Amino acid sequence: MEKTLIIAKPDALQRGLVGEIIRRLEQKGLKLIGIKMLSLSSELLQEHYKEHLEKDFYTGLEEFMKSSPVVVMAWEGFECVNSVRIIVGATNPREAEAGTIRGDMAIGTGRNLIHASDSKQRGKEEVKMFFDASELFEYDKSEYRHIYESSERN
Ligand code: IDP
Ligand code: MG
Repeated sequence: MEKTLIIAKPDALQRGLVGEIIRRLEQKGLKLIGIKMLSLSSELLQEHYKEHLEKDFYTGLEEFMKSSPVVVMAWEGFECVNSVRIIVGATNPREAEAGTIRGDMAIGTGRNLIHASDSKQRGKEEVKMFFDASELFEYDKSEYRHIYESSERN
């Protein structure tokens, strides 16, 4: 099953919006398979955001991501990377649709509350980057048959 990495960024923690982020993903029917709180290191951030290392916003981004702990989560579900990106909304919250996490609750691009993997491959890699195998859980979600057709569940 497809996996995606979510980070509730320092602004989500400071503003008390971690629960709201989790609520929206739970409500969709996705399965939480890993969750922990941590302070991000420069090394991990440089690896995670390697596509942005040369951008002019990178220094500010790294500083912000280290400004308080974050909550990292691994979620699983059929085509969940795309579903979660839709729930999260556009990178610039002022352009994000109402009803999305960023559209409803954020304004600044550098304070957009949440990270979500942007492709199936990145989802796999990012979950591996942030979680040891022992921190990820396999379990049956009893309401799955009410969320998916059997062909979508494998
Ligand atoms: P994404 O988080 O929607 O995938 P990316 O383009 O991958 O967006 O950028 C990663 C993060 O870098 C964004 O979520 C945002 O926090 C920050 N960022 C991106 N572009 C800007 C910018 O122009 N100014 C400030 N921060 C930015
Ligand atoms: Mg991105």
